[in-house]
Amino acid sequence: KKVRIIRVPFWMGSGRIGTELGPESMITAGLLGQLKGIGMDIVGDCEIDCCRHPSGSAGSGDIKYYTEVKDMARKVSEQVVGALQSGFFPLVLGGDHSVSIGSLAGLTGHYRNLGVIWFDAHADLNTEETTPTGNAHGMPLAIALGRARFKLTDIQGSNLVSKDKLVIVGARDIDPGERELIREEGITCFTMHDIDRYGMRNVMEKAIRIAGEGTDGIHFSLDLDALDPQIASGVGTPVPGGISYREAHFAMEMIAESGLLRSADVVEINAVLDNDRRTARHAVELTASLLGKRIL
Ligand code: DIR
Ligand code: MN
Ligand code: MN
Ligand code: MN
Repeated sequence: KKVRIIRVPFWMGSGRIGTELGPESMITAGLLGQLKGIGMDIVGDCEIDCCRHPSGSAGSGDIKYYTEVKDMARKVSEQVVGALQSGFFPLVLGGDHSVSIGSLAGLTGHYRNLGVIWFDAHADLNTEETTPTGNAHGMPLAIALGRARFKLTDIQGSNLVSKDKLVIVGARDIDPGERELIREEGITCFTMHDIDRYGMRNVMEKAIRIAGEGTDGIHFSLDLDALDPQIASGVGTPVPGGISYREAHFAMEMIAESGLLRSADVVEINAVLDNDRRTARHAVELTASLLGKRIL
């Protein structure tokens, strides 16, 4: 498989510095060696030229650094489209989760009917009305579904994501407005409660079916805060009671086995908080499993 790594050193969607070092910390933790070790061909190298040091304040609007977020997302989208047109697998390294606005914009432009699996402690379904923080990294799915004022389709060439083909896995910290949107739209959200009750295997079988059947394939978005903070503390918004090391790997292996994966994001590693570098290491290991690494 030919992979194009798209590095996005961006933090302004998260409201605190640190995630702009995410791509670098995954490379340092051995990402390239892992991918080459499973026969991946890493083609081209791309770093998005996004704003790293804002000259002004977060802005006066209801989304912090809105201009910077939108500019970054457009650039990521262009690179994702370029990778897809060349037949490469786009692997987007964040950055905070607002980088996925760009991934999804590029992907929906290319694929008519995209499935999405979203691993996250949060639902990322806030709008500018419901956000408790103003941080864009809590909004990418509302933007992708067309429920926020900033819509995915504001980015040239993109289409909205279908609510029926989106699955959230690992959620345990959902804001009131997000809960309402999940009910209203009937979005599939497998919370930690579901993982406890049915097990990761059953949850992922269902998730892969929903996102994979009758679609052009699956985009997988990995927010490292989906993992339990005891094994991955290097994230800006840790929430206790998360996905275990083996649950996460098994889920990656199931997605790999499905043969339906078309692209992925790995986001929200905050290198400033990742003192033992374990979050970056887990991110690398999980990415390798996602792309087909097996134990035997
Ligand atoms: C919170 C945090 N729901 C917000 N969201 C995060 O700011 O909207 N998403 N951290 O990954
Ligand atoms: Mn997220
Ligand atoms: Mn999150
Ligand atoms: Mn929260």
